[in-house]
Amino acid sequence: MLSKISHLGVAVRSIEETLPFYRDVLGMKLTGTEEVPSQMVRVAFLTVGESNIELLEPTSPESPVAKFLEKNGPGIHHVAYGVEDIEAAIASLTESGARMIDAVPRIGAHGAKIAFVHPKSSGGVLTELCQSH
Ligand code: CMX
Repeated sequence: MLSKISHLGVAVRSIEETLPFYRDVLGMKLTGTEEVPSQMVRVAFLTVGESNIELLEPTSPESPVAKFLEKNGPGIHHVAYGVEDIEAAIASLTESGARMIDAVPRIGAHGAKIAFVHPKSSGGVLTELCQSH
């Protein structure tokens, strides 16, 4: 069902303030920044080898990321897995008793179809399914 780890999401208060660490200190490549209105976040994508880090900055106090920052401060927010067929993956997880936050995919960064599994049914890790094409 899963094809790879697509990216790790990291909640930050400010992309501008955090970017120098990832880009200049760690030497990761910035591949783009984008606003994702459906999630009330601005994101920056950085790559190292075949792996990606997504920095997430809230654009509204109502953003899930704003709530996360308020409670936990900055840090790892979610793990995203690539899937070939997100509708089939949602159906399979639902069938297995997982609690989906999104029963129907939403559009995320890069126009990908995304859906989240509630951390209460995934061992405390907010889990994202991501179909990029
Ligand atoms: N990782 C692990 N646990 C998390 C979490 C996270 N990122 N966010 C919240 N939780 C936990 C809370 O700590 C809380 O646990 P306790 O009940 O033990 O205290 C529980 O989940 C419920 O949290 P809450 O604060 O009552 O509920 P919220 O209103 O914050 O909603 C969640 C939580 C996961 C349903 C919501 O954040 C959500 O729908 N997330 C999916 C969308 C999202 O995160 N979008 C941003 C990223 C977008 C992108 O990548 O493009």
